Amino acid sequence: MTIAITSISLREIRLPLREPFTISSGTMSTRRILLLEMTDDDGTVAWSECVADGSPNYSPETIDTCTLAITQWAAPRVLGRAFANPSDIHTALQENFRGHNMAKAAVEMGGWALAAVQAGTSLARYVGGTRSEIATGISLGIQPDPATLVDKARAAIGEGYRKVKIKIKPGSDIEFVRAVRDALGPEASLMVDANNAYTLDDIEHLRQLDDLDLIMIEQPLAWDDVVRHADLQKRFRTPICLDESITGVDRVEDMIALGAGRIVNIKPGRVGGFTESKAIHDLCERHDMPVWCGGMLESGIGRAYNVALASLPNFSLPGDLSPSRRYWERDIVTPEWTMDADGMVSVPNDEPGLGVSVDIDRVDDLTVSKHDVRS
Ligand code: OSB
Ligand code: MG
Repeated sequence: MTIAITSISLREIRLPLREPFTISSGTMSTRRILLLEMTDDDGTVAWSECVADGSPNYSPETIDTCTLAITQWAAPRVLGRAFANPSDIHTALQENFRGHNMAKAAVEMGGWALAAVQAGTSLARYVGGTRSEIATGISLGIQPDPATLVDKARAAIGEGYRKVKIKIKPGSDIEFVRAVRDALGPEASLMVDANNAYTLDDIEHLRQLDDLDLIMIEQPLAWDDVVRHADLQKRFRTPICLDESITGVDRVEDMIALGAGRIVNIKPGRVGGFTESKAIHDLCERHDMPVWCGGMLESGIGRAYNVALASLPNFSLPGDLSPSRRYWERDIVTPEWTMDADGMVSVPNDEPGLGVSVDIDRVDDLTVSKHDVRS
């Protein structure tokens, strides 16, 4: 059995969010999403999702740079070749091809899905997943005032979410988080995510977070920094979690060597796909460092990949794997992703591949541009 991709069809869809999502670096109201439909020479089809956004405010990549990188460089490297396994696609995309992780990931992860379908196995089992359900956390965007945030956090706990992540930035931080802690009590699993909004000059200010019993502080400093996070971690009791800075397994090695944090958020798109995600997972496991699966406001297609990855054993903290209705009026997959009253999402292990079907009519309706690359 080989993976021999004969065509990759790229399309941009626009999916309106049910409510705008604000992080320290910007607000999103409509998600521009790049979808890939990959066909193997035996006729197997797999959909994948590129997690880049319209603007480069999370990472340098955008859906336009990804479209370029996939059509110009990634697709020509994989089309018309036969790969024994999906990790070989990763290797082919790394050689003398710097960066563009989100573009590479969309292609490589589609390769994993094709291989899983051909093997007659769910994607989760195929990547080595062992869990049948995964604890879910919510990510709450920055709110206009603490009272609004408290209402949203309380509702999230009521729905069953196992972790509440609060987005923060200067001016919307200590007072907001303290209000949630006071309202929800000492047992609530709370964390914050700053998306790079601070510098080391803010240490005294940030120290006030250290008394709020947060399970972690995610990416307080620059998007590409590891060294300064080590300074910060030395002066904090609360674990630092890195997101943006972890672009591959080597950055996790740096993080461990320097003591720059104690938890890793793995987003397969950010690190170039499943092969690299698994390497990070395994490295962290050897170092007793927990990991969890982050989200990028994916459609149900991207969620399928995240759920599969998060079924690996060392994903021991709740993932940002909100059900479809948290973000979308209607998702582009059936069944939509759901979460039970205990905050668990089930891993679809009963059928080969992603475990959800793509609603092609809906995708067609939402498509704003499309082009195909063939071998
Ligand atoms: O930092 O984790 C982040 C969304 C867009 C960009 C960055 C981040 C996020 C989220 C959303 O937190 C998590 C989700 O998809 O539920
Ligand atoms: Mg983050």
